[in-house]
Amino acid sequence: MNRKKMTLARHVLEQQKYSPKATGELSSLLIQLGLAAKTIVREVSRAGLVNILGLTGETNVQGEAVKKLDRFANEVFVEAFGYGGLLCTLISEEMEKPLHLPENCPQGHYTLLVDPIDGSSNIDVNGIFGSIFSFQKRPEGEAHGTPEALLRKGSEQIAAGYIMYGPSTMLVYTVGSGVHGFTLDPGVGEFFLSHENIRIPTRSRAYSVNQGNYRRWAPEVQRLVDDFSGRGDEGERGYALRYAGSLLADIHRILLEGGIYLYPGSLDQPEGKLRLLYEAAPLALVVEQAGGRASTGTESILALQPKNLHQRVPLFIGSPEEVARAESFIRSRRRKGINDSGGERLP
Ligand code: P6P
Repeated sequence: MNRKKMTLARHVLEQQKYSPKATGELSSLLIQLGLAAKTIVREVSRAGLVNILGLTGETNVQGEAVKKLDRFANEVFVEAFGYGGLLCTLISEEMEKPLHLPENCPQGHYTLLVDPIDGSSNIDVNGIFGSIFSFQKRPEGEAHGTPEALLRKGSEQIAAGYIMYGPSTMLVYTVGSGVHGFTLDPGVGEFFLSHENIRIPTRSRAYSVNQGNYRRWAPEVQRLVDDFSGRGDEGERGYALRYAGSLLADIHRILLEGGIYLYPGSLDQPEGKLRLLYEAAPLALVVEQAGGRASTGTESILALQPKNLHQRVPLFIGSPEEVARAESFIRSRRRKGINDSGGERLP
């Protein structure tokens, strides 16, 4: 593919050739995603000027303060997919319940699960943040809105990816045939293929974690992070610590340079902080499609059966060798019952 002229729309349509049963519906949805991204980035680039920074004064279903851009981005996704008859249901971090789009239900077969702005704490300091998306297709015969139709495993995602608002705006997606990155040319208003078939390095000495949570972790996780930071038993040189405060920004760096991101469970929040359906699962599909791994520390993220829409899940994700090392480290120390810091054991 001549990447210099390969727009997102053309690439999505080209990818359709690999899916004999493709009806073009998903292609239309992914192309619409590009519109949503451009709408958000137009506001983001002026955020400091158009009073879109700061808090709305409300809290979301997670009990987190809602930033004005969180609310704006959520409305952009509702608007972008509210017509066309394809997307029946929108599930968002910013909405407690699923939104069934009246013009598109029940004929629309697709569900979009989205974190409209991941890393919103970075907004007011001009840091990197983005949107994470996942498309699921309602099984034949399932009524829209039922748990069976909404609570689908990550392995059943039809497409997933993220939009990153950084020095350049990028859209990275997979439909199950590799991972492809597009960079927005603001002059043209188009996303052009810039990172074709991204493959994650099998290992790299870099890790992403909020070290400030150290005392809240189980002992085996503390020992693992000690190891990464060079304070482990083996006395090996430590890994480089990189932590952007935005999951997708850390994942994007790890996709290109390798490493591991971890947000473990803690004694007071055993399920961790990150949401399964619209954070961990879409990024797990992207990373695994690029040759990486995504785990709870003991189970594959993509194999988990969600119990509820806003379910949280511990996350260890990145280069396959680093994730495997983390899993075996945790498993071995749990087996030995190492509890030298006196902390309680996580489930
Ligand atoms: P902490 C952002 O709120 C987020 O969901 C991820 O994007 C990010 O990696 C993590 O939480 C940061 O959480 O507890 O380190 O501030």
